[in-house]
Amino acid sequence: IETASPWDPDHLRSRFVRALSDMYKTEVPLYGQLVDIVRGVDNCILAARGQSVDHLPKRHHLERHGAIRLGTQHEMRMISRLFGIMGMYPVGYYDLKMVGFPLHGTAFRPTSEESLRKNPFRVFTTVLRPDLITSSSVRKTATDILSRRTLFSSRLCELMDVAETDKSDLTANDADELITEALKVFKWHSRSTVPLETYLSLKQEHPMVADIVCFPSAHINHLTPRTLDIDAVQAEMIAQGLPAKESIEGPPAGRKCEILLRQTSFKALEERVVFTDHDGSPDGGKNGTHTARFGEVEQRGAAVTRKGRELYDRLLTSAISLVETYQCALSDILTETFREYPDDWTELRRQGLVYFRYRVAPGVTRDQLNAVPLLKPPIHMEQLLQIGLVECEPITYEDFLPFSAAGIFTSNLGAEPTREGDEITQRKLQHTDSSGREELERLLNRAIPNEIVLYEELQNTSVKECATLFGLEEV
Ligand code: OOG
Ligand code: NI
Repeated sequence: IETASPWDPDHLRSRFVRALSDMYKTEVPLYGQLVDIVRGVDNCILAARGQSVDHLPKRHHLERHGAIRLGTQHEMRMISRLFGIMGMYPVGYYDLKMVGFPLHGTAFRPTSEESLRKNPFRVFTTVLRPDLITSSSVRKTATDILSRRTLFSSRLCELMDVAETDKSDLTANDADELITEALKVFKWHSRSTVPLETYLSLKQEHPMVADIVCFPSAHINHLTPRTLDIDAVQAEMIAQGLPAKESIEGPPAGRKCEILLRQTSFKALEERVVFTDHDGSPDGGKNGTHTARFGEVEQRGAAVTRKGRELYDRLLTSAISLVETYQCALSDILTETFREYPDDWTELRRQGLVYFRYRVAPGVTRDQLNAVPLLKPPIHMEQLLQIGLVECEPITYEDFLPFSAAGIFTSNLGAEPTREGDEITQRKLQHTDSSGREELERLLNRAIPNEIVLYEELQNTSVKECATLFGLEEV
């Protein structure tokens, strides 16, 4: 039963994801096949555990993300407004300059615990930085073409204006229309807005530039369901003949306590494109192909603290530097280097490596609550956990990993990142300058919070909630 108001941001986001997913399955049938593989794998895992789908949090099968690449600052501002209406706000800054892409971006996502529970959909959103295009003629061509593009229909703009000022004027019909008009921004067009020669010259500068500039929409380039076992999904993709990416990004396989994010994808398909002729007329243009759209899958683990992230980055960096020496796969070396990363929840908590959500254990009586302040101070959370008055669960990581994202980007350009590239990436990961971030914040006219700060707040709030229930100043 749907009781939420049609203009409730969480409700709009859920509807939008469903519509986007349906559209993408029609556009890229292989994505539908990937979703089926994920369902199959997850059902097997659950059956092996003697559970049914009902055991999963409701959001499990909703959980997915997508990505788009925008061309102009105006487009970025507009998408930020549209996502805001759907309850998604920029979190985290991702600088793709470090892998040689003239792009930077953020993830638009829900931020409150409640909204995340309802539907955690996020969109990895990047925007072109023309100042990073090396050829001045390509830069001019790109900006000229983009200045003539209209991504947002006038009806969509109208609805967005009203939604931001007075939603009470909007009807359920208007909400339907918002979804329909918004989908147009993400839709694929097999007709390019430029001649083949222009496309090729932009592609020579950078394949991303051609992808962003030469089409009338900001086509969604992938969607990503969440799975319980990404290694099984990868194996099944290969078994079914999908063009799977060579390796899984993120922490190594075989951990008992999943942290952060592991990702893999099937590689972007070569798709037929009709280009315009030189008068800009769509008829009589040459045929060609374009590679941009793929399907991805993610397995999410716990959000790590700053200390946990530093350890992750250090072990990853050391694994990358060892690839050269030992001439073997990064994944094998990662398994070795990650022996240093604790793999036990209690240990991870005691060492302050992972964020947890604390709550008073179910069944705790009022008398037990009232007795807590009588314990000998100082009262620590660990103590309350030990006597079973409090329970905790790791907070799910909702964001992305720059090094993994670079791997996903690169594998979809038809090239694996070079080893040299990896090292440069990793070095730069640690030294991103803040000018790009400030530029994006100015553009969006709001601060972009660091994702870690959000997890820290979530944990702190849950600790305070417990303290209040126990009548304590702090724990
Ligand atoms: C975005 C790639 C990054 C991820 O999951 O790390 C990403 C893109 O290719 O536009 O989605
Ligand atoms: Ni992705």
